[in-house]
Amino acid sequence: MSLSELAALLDAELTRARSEVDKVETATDLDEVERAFLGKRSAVATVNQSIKDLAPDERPRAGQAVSSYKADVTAVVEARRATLGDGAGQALDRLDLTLPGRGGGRGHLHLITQVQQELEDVFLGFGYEVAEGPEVETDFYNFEALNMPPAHPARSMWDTLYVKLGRPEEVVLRTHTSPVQIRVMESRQPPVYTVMPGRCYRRDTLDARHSPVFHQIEGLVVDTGITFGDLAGTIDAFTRAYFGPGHTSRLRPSYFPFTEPSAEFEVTCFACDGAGCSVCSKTGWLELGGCGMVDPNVFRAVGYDSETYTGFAFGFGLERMAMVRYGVEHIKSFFENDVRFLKQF
Ligand code: 2NL
Repeated sequence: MSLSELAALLDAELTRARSEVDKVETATDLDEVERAFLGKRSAVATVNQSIKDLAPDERPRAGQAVSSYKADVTAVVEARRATLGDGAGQALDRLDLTLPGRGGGRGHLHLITQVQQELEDVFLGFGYEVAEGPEVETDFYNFEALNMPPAHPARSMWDTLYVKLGRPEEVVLRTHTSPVQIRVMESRQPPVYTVMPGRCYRRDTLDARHSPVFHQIEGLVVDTGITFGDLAGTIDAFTRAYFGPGHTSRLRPSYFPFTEPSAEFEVTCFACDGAGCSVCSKTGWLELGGCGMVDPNVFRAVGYDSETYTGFAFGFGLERMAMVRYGVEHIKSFFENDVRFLKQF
């Protein structure tokens, strides 16, 4: 091979190398092209071998031609490698800065909301409706219509939070959801089969089982011929539906100003199935709420004929329900909003 043939060959190889490098799609293919044009079996390697056959005065120029060929091909390959990149370069190359972030994962409903919805579902299954009403109420709806006239001693059962509106002690944060029941009865005639869930307020000092903000669900049934037997049967059907068929309920005499007769209702302890344990103070029973036959004075306040209609009502606390069912020891856990607690449910 003469010096000019050698130079022409390297020129042709450089042109080919450029076009091959241009066609390359992956880093691996680029490595292969690099080997083909610079490696041991490439044309330049053969050219390199034949330098020694040239006249001694031609050898330096041949050597320079080989070096410049190698430098050119290397530059072309490296330029392509920079745009193609290895794994990391490739990822960077494809990083789409307009994509939204990964986010913090999906949350879920608060345990109290879950319990409320599940209880609503149980009563919806019994054919009841769900009603809601204001959390700021008047004395009439919170007390008077519920058979507690001004200065009635039973008012002291509720540590009322008064709002500075209207006449003194006229506007209150509702101490129970019963005002919603009054509003439902005012708005229509029986039959009434309704549950009222919602937030309530009392001036209670926080302890393991009391909180100034809490939730209740109350039920009200008004129809012809409703008896205490219907009340007891409803409480028991509810107990089985919510806690499972292995649980039963019992009623113990009690007092509420808006029901007569009144009772507390208890369910068999979820922790020991009625055998007696520390959760139920060895009684086998857990108190959940109160109930009774609606006092005729309540019917009078809403304009229902208490000779034609009878009814029952019940009420219980959602936090208490959740504590009993999930073994939560302190009511404040529901309001502290510590996700480590909340995400367990
Ligand atoms: C309890 C007791 C109760 C009621 C709520 C009620 C409502 C009307 C008429 C009659 Cl409009 N009664 N509600 C009745 C008995 C008990 O709740 O300890 N709740 C946590």
